[in-house]
Amino acid sequence: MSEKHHGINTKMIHAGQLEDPMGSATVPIYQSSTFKFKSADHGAQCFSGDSDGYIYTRIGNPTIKALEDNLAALENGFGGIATASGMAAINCVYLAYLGQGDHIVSHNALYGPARGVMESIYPRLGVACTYIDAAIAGNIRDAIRPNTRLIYIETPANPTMGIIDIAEAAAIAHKHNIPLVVDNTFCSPYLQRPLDLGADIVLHSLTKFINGHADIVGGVVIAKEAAHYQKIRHIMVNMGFNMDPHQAFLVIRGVKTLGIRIEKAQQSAMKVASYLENHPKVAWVKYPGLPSHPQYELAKRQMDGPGTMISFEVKGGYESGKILMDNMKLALLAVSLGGVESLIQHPASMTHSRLPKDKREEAGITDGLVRFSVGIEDLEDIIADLDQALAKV
Ligand code: LCS
Repeated sequence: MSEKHHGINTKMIHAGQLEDPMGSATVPIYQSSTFKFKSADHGAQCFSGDSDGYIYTRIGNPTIKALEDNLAALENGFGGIATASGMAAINCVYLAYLGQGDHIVSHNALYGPARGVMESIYPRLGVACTYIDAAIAGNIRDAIRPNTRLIYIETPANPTMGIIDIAEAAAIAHKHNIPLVVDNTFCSPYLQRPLDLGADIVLHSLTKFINGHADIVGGVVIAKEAAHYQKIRHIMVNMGFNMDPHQAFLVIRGVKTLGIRIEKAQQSAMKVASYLENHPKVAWVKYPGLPSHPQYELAKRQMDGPGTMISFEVKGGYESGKILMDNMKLALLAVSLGGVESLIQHPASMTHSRLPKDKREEAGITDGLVRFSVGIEDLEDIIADLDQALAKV
């Protein structure tokens, strides 16, 4: 059976792996900045594209290529472009499509800096943005202008856990000939494959679920078609947004266990979310696996599971949330998410603090919202940790 027909866990382990002459079971780290040409002619052929030999690591590297091929296979895309960070992946896409006089439509709840750069840096390049609640498809349609070049969404959104209908957004985008970009970081391809649902470009912060071990920062963009792939790759190479081979090696190691890590954490997340929803000190919980989530039915349809991210608010707002966070003993009080360890953080004062309060509130990021990334520790220990900290509130 061809690799294309393998199941997703098999692809995580085998897709894109190099045939190593020494028989290594893992992809070797080609820690080299440059690569020898066989001859002057060969060098010229590498540059002209007549040979697929490697030239220079900013342009391409065998270890990085193995990761790019693996992730493109998981997302059912044409090709992957690995980057130094998730933000580098986002900026690759922005720069590939947006210039002087252009416009982007985007969901109002995004990872803070994904919106922050669009509001602080891109206006200097003459790019305008409109932020809307993309959960209402009509809002996307209404925001499109003749100069709109990109529609950009994150689903589930960080940190509101709001869910956007990818197929519906893609239908609107394509009617206007605009590419749809989906940040799939909160799901990973194990739980959601936006390209299969109609998106043109998918990106990830690899720092999160895909690497999963809190030991690197990285990103990737995966394009459905060659034309998008080439456009984005051109930016990555020429802006110097490339990944390092050692980073790629660690992500290749991490992605192999993505499926079992998510399965384990997700089982716990469902129970943690129910525990929180029934706790008298908790005002509300947003988790796609709970029937109380406003887009519960859409989540069931679009995602292969509800994931491991939970947003909730403790009664008493931020002051109570602070007591909770200061008293967690097992979960780390730290930003980032999707790792083996449980993490807790407060978006309004941490990841989304640079967004003005009125814009935060409009996007549903209330001052009392606490974000919990469920890890793969034993469920009883995670709940005991929350229980003892909530008792102090
Ligand atoms: N996209 C999403 C959805 C993210 O959550 C993040 C980082 C990024 C992109 C950027 O990726 P990076 O450059 O950090 O690899 N999210 C973070 C968070 O929620 N806490 O710390 C980082």
